[in-house]
Amino acid sequence: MLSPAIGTGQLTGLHAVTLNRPKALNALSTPLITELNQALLEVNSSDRVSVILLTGSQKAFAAGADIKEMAPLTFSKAYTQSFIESWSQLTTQVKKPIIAAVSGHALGGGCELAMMADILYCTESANFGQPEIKLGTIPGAGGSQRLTRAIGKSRAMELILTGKSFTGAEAAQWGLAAKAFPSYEALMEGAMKTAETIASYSKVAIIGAKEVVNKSQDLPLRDGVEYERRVFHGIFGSQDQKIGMKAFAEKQKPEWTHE
Ligand code: DAK
Repeated sequence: MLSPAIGTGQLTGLHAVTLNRPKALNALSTPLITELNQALLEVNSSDRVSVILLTGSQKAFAAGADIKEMAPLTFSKAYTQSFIESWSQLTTQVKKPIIAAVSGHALGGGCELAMMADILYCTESANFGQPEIKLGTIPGAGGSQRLTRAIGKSRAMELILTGKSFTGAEAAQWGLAAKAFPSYEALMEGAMKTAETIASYSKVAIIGAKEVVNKSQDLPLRDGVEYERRVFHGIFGSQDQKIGMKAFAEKQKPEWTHE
């Protein structure tokens, strides 16, 4: 089951997964990533959960991949053993929406992990960055791709080539984060509220909506629009589409079956 490095908790329809390796500012070691993947896959398959909240501590969401673990790695080892390739499970295997609530440091792999989430919330003072250049390397978990798509090439290039940090307020201003909150408490409250709103809807529609929005990142527009239409047509096969539209017509609150 889950080790002490990951904390979990559950309210109705939402499940919080908390990175908990405070002595290393939640540096993402292989065991931590393995536990995180296990926790997310368990939550993903739970009938009782619609939304996942991914958090760290007030001081650090995550200060990056574990530098001390990476330091002695050789090319052949990293290549042949697919070093920390399992990071991508979060984006390929979890169908339920993930809200990242970022406070404190979100650097390197921590920034990349936050960008893998479906909704990114942060505090205004959060410390984001891709500082790998300072370590003689480059982003390795999608940072160069996701940051560039989110904030544009020139700004991403500047940040990745200089290794400079940026604040949560800037992340929100540039469109990387959906919202920046003035305090840690406000962040957690805002993230929970959004999670609860999402969890109040049909799971079938939630998962469909996540899937089609994420396709927009991979597909050309024409293919993406077609993909969306196929999923939209498919949702007419769900009970919840009938329940939602009937409830609207009858001015009732829908009682979802999630079927
Ligand atoms: N790794 C290991 N330990 C870390 C760490 C990290 N990333 N960040 C912090 N720590 C440890 C520190 O070593 C220290 O441990 P002790 O010395 O007490 O044993 C403890 O956490 C507290 O850190 P500080 O004493 O440094 O705390 P400060 O408040 O003074 O500074 C800081 C906080 C976040 C500014 C500083 O710790 C820092 O600069 N940390 C490193 C940030 C960084 O460079 N991150 C990028 C790492 S490279 C891939 C996936 C991912 C990646 C690559 C490939 N694939 C899927 C292929 C990712 C790469 C990276 O993330």
